[in-house]
Amino acid sequence: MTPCKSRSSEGAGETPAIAPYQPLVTNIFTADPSAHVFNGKIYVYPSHDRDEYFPPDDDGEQYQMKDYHVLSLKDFDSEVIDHGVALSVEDVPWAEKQMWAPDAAYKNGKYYLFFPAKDYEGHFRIGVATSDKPEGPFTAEKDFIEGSFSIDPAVFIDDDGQAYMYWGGLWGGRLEKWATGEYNADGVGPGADEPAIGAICAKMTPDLLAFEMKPAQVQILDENGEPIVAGDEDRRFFEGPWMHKYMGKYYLSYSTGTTHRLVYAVGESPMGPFVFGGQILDPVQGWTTHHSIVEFNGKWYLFYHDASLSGIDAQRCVKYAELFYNEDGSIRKVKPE
Ligand code: FUB
Repeated sequence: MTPCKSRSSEGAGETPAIAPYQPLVTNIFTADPSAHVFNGKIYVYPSHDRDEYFPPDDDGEQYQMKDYHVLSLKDFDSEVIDHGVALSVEDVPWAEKQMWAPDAAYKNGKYYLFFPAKDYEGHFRIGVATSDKPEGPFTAEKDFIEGSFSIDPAVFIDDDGQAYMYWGGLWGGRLEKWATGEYNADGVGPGADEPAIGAICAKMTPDLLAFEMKPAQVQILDENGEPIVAGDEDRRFFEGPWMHKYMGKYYLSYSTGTTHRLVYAVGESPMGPFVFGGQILDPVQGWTTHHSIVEFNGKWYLFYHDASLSGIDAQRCVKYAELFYNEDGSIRKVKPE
C-alpha cells in the first residue's frame, strides 16, 4: 500500500483539503474515474495512464495502460491513498493490452472490477475480476464476459438488486463496427441524419459474471421524442456511459467525444428510453473527458479527468467537483474554477 499525499490546499479556509478541480493524486497519471462509496469511504477506480509517450491516433493507440491502481479517501479533508497495483494485464489470461476505463461494484461480500482490454485478436472485450477488499488485489476470471465488446463498462445495481452494465465507445471503442452486436470490420456507423448509436446495456446475472440478455442499444431522444441523430455531436453518445438514480429517475450520462462535453439524459427505467437533459461539463484541457457521479454523505459529486497535470492528452489526472440539481431534477453545469 502506497500512501500518497494528494495535492491539497490545507488551511485554505472553507476549501476541503482535497481541493475540487485539482488533481486527486500527482504521483501517477490517472483518468476515467469511477467513484463508489464502500464502507463509508470513497473509492475511485481510474485508468492508470503510463508515463511514456505513444503516438496518438483515432484508434486510441496512445492509451497503452497495463494495470489499475485503486484510490481511496475517507472524506475530502483526508489524504488520498493510492493502494498500488490492483490488477495487471499479465494476470488476465485473455487480455493482451490496453486496460482502459474500469468500474467496480459490491455484491454479497465481494468486490468486482469490470474492465475493458484488447484480447489477442485485437478486439476490446470486457472482463471481470473479484476481491474481498474494495482496493483489491483483484483476481481475474479466465475469460472475458461472453458477448462483450467495446469499452467503458459502468455497472449500476438498482434498488431491487438487478444489475445492469452500460458500455461502449465510438472510434477506439469501435462501436461503429459492433452496432449489430456482431463485428463488421467495414462498419462505419449511421449517417449524420440517422439515429446515433446508443450506449449498450445488458442486465447482468445475479453473480455479476455474465449478461442475462443479448446486449441492446439504449435510445436517447430529444425534447420532441425523436432519436438524437449521429450528426448531433453536441448531444449524441460517444463513450464513457454512467448511470445513477436521483429522485426515482435514471440518469444516463456520457461523453460526447468529438465535442468534448459531458452530458446527461433522463429515463423512467434503467434501460430507457432517455430524454436528453443537458450538459454537465464544458470541454476540459485534453481530448477526452470521462466521469462518474456518486452520492457521499448527502451530497453529490462529479469525478472527471483532464490533461492539466501533464499538458499531454494521454497523461491525464482525476479531479472532482460538487454536483447540484435544480428543483426540477435537472443538473446544474459544473464550472471548474
Ligand atoms: O482511457 C482510455 C479511453 O479514453 C477511455 O476508455 C475513454 O472513455 C477515454 O477517456
